[in-house]
Amino acid sequence: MPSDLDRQIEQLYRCEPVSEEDVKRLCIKAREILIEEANVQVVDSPVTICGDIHGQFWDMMELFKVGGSCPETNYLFMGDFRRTFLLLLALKVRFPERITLIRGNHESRQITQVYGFYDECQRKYGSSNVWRWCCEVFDYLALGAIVDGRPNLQGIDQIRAIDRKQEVPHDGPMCDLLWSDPDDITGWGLSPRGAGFLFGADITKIFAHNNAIDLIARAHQLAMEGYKLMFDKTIVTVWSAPNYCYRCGNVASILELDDNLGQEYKVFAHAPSDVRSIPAKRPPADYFL
Ligand SMILES: [Mn+2]
Repeated sequence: MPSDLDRQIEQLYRCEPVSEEDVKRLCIKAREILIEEANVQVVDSPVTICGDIHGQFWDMMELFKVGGSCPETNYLFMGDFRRTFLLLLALKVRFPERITLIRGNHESRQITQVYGFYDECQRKYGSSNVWRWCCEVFDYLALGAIVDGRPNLQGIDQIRAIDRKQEVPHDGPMCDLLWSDPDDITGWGLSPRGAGFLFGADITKIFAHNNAIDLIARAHQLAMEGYKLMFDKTIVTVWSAPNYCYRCGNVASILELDDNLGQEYKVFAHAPSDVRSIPAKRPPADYFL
């Protein structure tokens, strides 16, 4: 007999909504699990790292085809879930050791109200309850993860010291962590996003060196080839939303780390058009946030 949770996961895999009561229970359980996690979760290899999904549900099914299903594959998702959040959250509750979710800049009350998640919850459930419960879960999501890392590293400790259980602030370290981008500059620069900063190769390399990090994996920016390595392969942007917004023509990728931290990028394209249902109303442009 499948448990209630397994049944909900089946429904969510079919992209069918689960009841408001089920969402409530799921969010409560998720918070109990997430509150025990650190700001910087330590994750063991092998693990597959995924970038922005940006709510492209059927393309996430392609991701699982390429990367393997959960829990057979260990996953680390780096935020910006939008419409895929409830499925990922249900998998987190079902297999807490097998899937790690970290917070992106879209996991915020303000951003979800601008980019449609709030409206979608209103439409599907007739109230803002589901949106509100999801936002409460956002506040408990980890801010980063270290794969096979040693504890107590310089710089990483500053992330550990953040009180993360709050809405994404407008400035300060937690905001910068979720909003900043690498760029071909020296030092730090102002971000055109209006939040976070730009940081150059020098900043990136010093941080990686001081913290004994081989590779910084981050999401948050469209990469036409699915991923983009920068600064002598010190940092990579992993982007997991193929044909972003159903019009960008890009491929997506996931990064598989084996148990020796060997890196393999798996590139994938969008789901065939007979599988996916394109939203009738085109999602608003969001400048690759
Ligand atoms: Mn982002």
